[in-house]
Amino acid sequence: MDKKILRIGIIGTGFMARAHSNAYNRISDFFPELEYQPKLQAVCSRSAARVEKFAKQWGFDRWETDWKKLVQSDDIDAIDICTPNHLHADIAIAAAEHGKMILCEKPLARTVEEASPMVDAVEKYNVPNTVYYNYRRVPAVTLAKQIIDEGKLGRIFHFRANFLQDWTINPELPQGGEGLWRLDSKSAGSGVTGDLLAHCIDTAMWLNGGIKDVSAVTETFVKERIHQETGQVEKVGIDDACIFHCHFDNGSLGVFEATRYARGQKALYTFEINGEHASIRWDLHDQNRLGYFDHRDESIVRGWRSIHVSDSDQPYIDKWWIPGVCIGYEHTFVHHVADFLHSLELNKPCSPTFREALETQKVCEAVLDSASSRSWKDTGVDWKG
Ligand code: SOE
Repeated sequence: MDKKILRIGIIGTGFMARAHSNAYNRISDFFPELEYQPKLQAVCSRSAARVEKFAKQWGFDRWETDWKKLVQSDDIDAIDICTPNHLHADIAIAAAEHGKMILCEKPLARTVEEASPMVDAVEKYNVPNTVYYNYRRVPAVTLAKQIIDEGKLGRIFHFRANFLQDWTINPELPQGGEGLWRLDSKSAGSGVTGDLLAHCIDTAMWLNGGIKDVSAVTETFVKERIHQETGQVEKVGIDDACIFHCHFDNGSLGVFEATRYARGQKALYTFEINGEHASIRWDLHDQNRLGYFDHRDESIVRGWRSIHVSDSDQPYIDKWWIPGVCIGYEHTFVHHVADFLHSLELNKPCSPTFREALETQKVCEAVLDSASSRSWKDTGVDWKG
């Protein structure tokens, strides 16, 4: 089959640009049936030295130092946004105006106000778009979705999720600039809410439907940090920790917690869902397993099963190795790119689209508003996912 080549322009050279570049490079070997084949055409970053090194390491044809040039380039079909959050909106809107497809890192933007015109732009110019909420595409999490959609849990009562890290406890850690923009509210928009809870909220709504209203608390444990770019001690504007509870549209209750101050936890993303007949739990530190408990099992063998999601009839697994051996974090991005390319073949949206990611943004914003006003907030979410 003659492949249609999709020429990718990535903006950014950080951790996510590596994860996405790797994903594009893996596609043709592991998803040979796809009509489209991505090609690493160009990468862009302000630092000429860094971008040249990155381009050579990952096999891009060329590099740029000005994203405005890249989004206008005739040799680019799709723009992949891996920049700090404050640049997402300008880049995405310009890329849409130039008719480029867009794959954007999460969260969609810093605020709902910033994210809404991004949705308008991709819809106005009718460009395929998606947001990398990658954990949906961990096979065990995709399997959880299948189990829930088959109705095995029955009525759902509870959804609880945590995303715990410990990398910002040191008060000497600066904020802002390369590698540390996540600590600078001007760049990131928020702290753990936009960075970590956004993942939990995306997965939660995908699995359990819309979140109706929220009540939250946030805390900033380290109030001032040196800013890497100004050299000045500046007030910290991000939330270091956030806890919220909520109602889902289906009547179930949700509890969520994220922090970067849980000593010993590196990326402990967990969720548990309790239904009338069965429960499910998952843990990123043991990502290939899905916990499942079914009350309808015969009582003498009833108990939590630990399903090792590594068999060829489980989501995505047939694309990789032999049953029983594991895949990891980077595969979630490969799966997302493969699903995006498949959606192009089918002329269908690739979930989560910008519009769906806007709903997650609304929940994040309601969480932050609730914490600052110390009151319950309606999210305004209209979940169709
Ligand atoms: C932050 O440490 C971070 O890298 C997030 O930005 C990612 O989205 C998350 O997947 C892992 O943690």
